[in-house]
Amino acid sequence: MRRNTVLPLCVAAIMCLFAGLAQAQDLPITPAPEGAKVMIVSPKDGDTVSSEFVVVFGLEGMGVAPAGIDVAGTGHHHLLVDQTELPPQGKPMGNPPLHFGKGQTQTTLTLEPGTHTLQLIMGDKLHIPHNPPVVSEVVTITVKN
Ligand SMILES: [Cu+2]
Repeated sequence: MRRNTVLPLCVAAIMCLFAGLAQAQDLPITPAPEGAKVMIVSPKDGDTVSSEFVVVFGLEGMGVAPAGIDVAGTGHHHLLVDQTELPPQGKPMGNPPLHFGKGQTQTTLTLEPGTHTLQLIMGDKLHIPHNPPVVSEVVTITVKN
């Protein structure tokens, strides 16, 4: 092999090695099922609620499975309360959001009087958002005195 072909091959081999290492450290990203949709069934956007109220989760086009359970096309709900940013992609979600890792489809919240926002995001068995993330519309509510 001529010298001028050996160097590019070495460079290519080293680049592949680094790409492989980077890949190994990345957590697996679960693809979102086609057409998957998550929504807050209740309360509705603009509703006024008591300080203790129930939030009902909805899901279309995918299934609910507890955290840790590896079934294709599933995930569990996560609720963002008064958050302006979505959790970062590609890594397990922390807290916030609230995790519903047993596969719960509703929860009871107690919030201070005033305006609050609610938003759901699905996470996979490792609490990592799907790709693309399955996220609900933001619901803005008023908690009465
Ligand atoms: Cu979770």
